[in-house]
Amino acid sequence: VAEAVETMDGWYCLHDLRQIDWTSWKLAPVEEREAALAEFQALLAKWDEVEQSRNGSHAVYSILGHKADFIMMILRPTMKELEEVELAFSKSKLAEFTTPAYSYVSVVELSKYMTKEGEDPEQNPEVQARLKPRLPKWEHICFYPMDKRRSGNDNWYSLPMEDRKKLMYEHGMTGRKYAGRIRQIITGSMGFDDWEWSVTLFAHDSLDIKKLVYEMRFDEVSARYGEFGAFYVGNLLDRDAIPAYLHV
Ligand code: 76R
Repeated sequence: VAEAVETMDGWYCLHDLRQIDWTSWKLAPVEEREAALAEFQALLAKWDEVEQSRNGSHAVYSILGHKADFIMMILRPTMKELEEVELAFSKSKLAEFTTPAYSYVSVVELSKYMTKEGEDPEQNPEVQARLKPRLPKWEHICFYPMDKRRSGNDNWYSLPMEDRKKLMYEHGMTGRKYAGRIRQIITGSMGFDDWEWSVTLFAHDSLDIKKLVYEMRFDEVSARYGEFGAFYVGNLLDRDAIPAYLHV
């Protein structure tokens, strides 16, 4: 029997993707739109305070294509606090003009594949910072869920630990080439959602997203064992940019 790798788990994560009902938004009286906008801005101001006091983080991006109009990626220390954020938005005026497009529940995860003998990574402040990250506010986001394959000779979960370590090492080396250009947040979602992990990439240059994902397809761990869900890609939606984004 293959041995499970130990994980370190940080903040809980909700990827909340919404579609805007532009028709009813346009039909709404201007006072109603203004009230919805002001309430949303106040909600974002609250989330900013939480982020500043390091009790969570969030990022809001507009999404291209038909799959969603915008994403709110939220991190909180507990599932309870995460739910409160989701509820606060759902009860808001703006939410009346949106429909859920997709959502994903997970927890920030680091595995111990790369841990050296005698090391306790949980005591490492850098590790702690990565488990409770301030989400970057870079120009672009890319989010997708994924699994590791479990079929026939390509079963990740029956590979010996040593083989998985080697494959994850190669994966990490490819990733490192993008240091400073891509920030990745891996969250684990076994038992929480329909896929096993979510991948969120932040980039200044959207092409770096494509290049990294492409290059990784050739790493054995992705080529042989990676299965991917839908991809969502978008642009930063700053608090200041939201009135223009919603202006009709
Ligand atoms: O934690 C670390 O940085 C050490 C190395 C590392 C691990 C353990 C690492 C590095 N990742 C790890 C784990 Mn990753 N990662 C993905 C994807 O599209 C694809 O082909 C796969 C989606 C990307 C783009 C990516 C990027 N990684 C994982 C896991 C958990 C696996 C498990 O436990 O079995 C998954 C699912 C996953 C998927 N990874 C990096 C990156 C990048 C850019 C790095 C380098 C980080 C850096 O050194 O700056």
